[in-house]
Amino acid sequence: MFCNQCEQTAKGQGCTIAGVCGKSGEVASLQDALTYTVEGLSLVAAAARKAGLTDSKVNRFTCEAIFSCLTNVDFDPERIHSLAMTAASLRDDLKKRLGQAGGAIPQEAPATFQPAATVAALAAQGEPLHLLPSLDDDADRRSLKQLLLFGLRGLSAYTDHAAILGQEDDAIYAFIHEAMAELARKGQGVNELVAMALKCGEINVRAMELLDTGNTGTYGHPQPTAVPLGHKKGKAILVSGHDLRDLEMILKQSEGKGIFVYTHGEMLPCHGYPGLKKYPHFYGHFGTAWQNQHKELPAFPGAIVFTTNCIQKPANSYHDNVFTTGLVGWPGVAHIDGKKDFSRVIERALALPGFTADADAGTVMTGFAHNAVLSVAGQVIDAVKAKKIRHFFLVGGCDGAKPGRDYYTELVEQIPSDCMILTLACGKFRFFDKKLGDIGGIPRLLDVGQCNDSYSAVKIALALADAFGCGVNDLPLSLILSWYEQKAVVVLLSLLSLGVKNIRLGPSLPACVSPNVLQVLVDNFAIKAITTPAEDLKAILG
Ligand code: SF4
Ligand code: SF3
Repeated sequence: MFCNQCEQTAKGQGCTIAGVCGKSGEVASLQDALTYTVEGLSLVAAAARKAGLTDSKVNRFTCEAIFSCLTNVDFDPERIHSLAMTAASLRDDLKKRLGQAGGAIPQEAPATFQPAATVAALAAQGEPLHLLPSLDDDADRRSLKQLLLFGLRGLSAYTDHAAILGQEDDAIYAFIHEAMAELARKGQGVNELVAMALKCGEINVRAMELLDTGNTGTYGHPQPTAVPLGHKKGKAILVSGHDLRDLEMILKQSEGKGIFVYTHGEMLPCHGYPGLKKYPHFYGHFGTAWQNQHKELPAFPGAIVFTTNCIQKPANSYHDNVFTTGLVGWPGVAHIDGKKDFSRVIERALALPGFTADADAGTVMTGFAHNAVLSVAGQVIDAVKAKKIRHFFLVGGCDGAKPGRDYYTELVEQIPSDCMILTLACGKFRFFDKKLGDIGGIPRLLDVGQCNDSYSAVKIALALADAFGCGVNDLPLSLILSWYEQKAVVVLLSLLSLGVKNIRLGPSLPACVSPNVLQVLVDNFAIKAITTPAEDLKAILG
């Protein structure tokens, strides 16, 4: 196997024996075979689109298959195998219809690849298809193709989330098919691939917009909300991941049963949505970021549902309490299928002890998405003009296990008290419970939401730039991001596609970025690696 798609990749270079994330060599090879088969499906789908043929099943499936290869989503060999078989059968069906419509049928190798009928045989087929040799012989082109593929994984995740809430745009599917087809070709120019990676970021802005429309259209605009970190006496269900629809269904199905529902990780911002907070048994938040599961989840006395990333191998102490749904999978863990009947989760929660007494552990605030922040834009602008607010920091992104990530905690502690801090995604757990006070009644620490709510942050920044009559790069705003998986990669590409400069990125730069590609990013976007909180603050604030 070879995988270098996430920040915790072995030795900062690549996982070659087994994934640091827990991915086996077999699953890595199966995912490479799946990716190759989806390249083939995409070649045919792109050709079919040119002949006027689009297929909504193919569109949705393409995103699901690509999303399944994102870090910490699906570790189940059987399910990856089944996705590869479906990819080939959808491709062959589309080929037939393309032929009938008089279109030319792609003949590239991925378009004719036949996935083997067993898991072991498909893994053997996938072994030589791993990304390093199969993408390109040239180091810079390979680097850019990896960046593009990882971006596509993040883009497919957000596109899938938006589609679940009924928000779709064929232009996104068209791009995903075109870009996946491009990965199957060799010999493109470096500039062409840079443009494609930036286009992936641009298309992702649209995907995040659709997801925002889906979330806010279905559940209302998030409102500033205090979320308890303690618990209520009673049975308990913990919901992890990013999927609001799953949470809603769990809330509906568990209503009136003496169960309290808690959020975990990236689900924290769900407490701000009126359509979710209206459930009286939707109580609080439990735990911190994904990498602390083994430490924190043994203490949760109820059922635990993973709706999307990030799942880690469940420890024996809580293994039987864990359920997956959607695209998440762990071999041997109970999976709730497409009909979303969560009764097994409810039964498990009722069978477990639950919390035996109320506990007050204080609260944290969430719900500062674009609508809430822009409703106080006038106050914020006046405070900037009166020099009460000196600078805005966006400190957000993914969390992870590296000790160097203390940087983000220390940075937030050291940011002067006349500066505001916007945050989003699970990186916030490094400092989410710090009491940082307020400036003129506006809290200094504003939780904008999940990683996909980067769209909200962009909307806020554009509105401020508009109010001050300047560009985003001229605002007193610094972006200090942390990355771990491929949603962060595509969010970064989105920010670059919007022309945002001087982003500081940590805790390390992606292993797939070659020195020449890094130079392109530095030259065009002045992207920087984080250094120390003191040095970075000095460079930003002078
Ligand atoms: Fe390694 Fe990350 Fe790939 Fe897992 S996802 S195998 S940790 S690079
Ligand atoms: Fe975190 Fe996995 Fe990236 Fe949505 S939950 S941000 S790492």
